[in-house]
Amino acid sequence: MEQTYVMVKPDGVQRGLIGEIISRIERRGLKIVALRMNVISEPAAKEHYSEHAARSFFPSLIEFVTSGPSVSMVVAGKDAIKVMRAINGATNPVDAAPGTIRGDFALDVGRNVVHASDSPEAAAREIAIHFKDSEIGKYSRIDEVCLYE
Ligand code: IDP
Ligand code: MG
Repeated sequence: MEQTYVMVKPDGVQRGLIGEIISRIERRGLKIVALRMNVISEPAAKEHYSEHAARSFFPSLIEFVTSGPSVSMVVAGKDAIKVMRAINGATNPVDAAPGTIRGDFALDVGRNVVHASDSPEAAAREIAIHFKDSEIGKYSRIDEVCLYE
């Protein structure tokens, strides 16, 4: 089972989309194994988005993602990284397909509601930024016998 880091960004929280987003993750069959709401610190945000440090949008991205509470999750399941990226949709919501979170709820790239890790390396790095090992739960969903062949 693969794990990925998912965030409902401050815009998603302020727009009342936490439940909608968690529902989409759960109904797909993915398992939430860690969950927290907090205001991400500036150092953690800069580390999280370090690959974009040289980009012109970096300061505004850090300011926004630390501007209010966000919801952080570790999500587990078969091909969880690829499946979560597909659930979220394209980075620029204008290009995001209807049925994706960004395609259904967003218009602006700087207010695209959700984050999900884009590779196994990024997932491991991002999970370690936001969660301790001891905060990640280990349990089976009762429907795993039906979800998986
Ligand atoms: P991702 O969130 O789909 O992985 P990335 O390219 O990793 O997309 O960019 C991280 C975040 O930075 C995006 O989700 C978006 O909020 C923001 N971002 C990316 N490109 C731009 C841009 O051109 N202008 C403003 N914000 C951007
Ligand atoms: Mg990214």
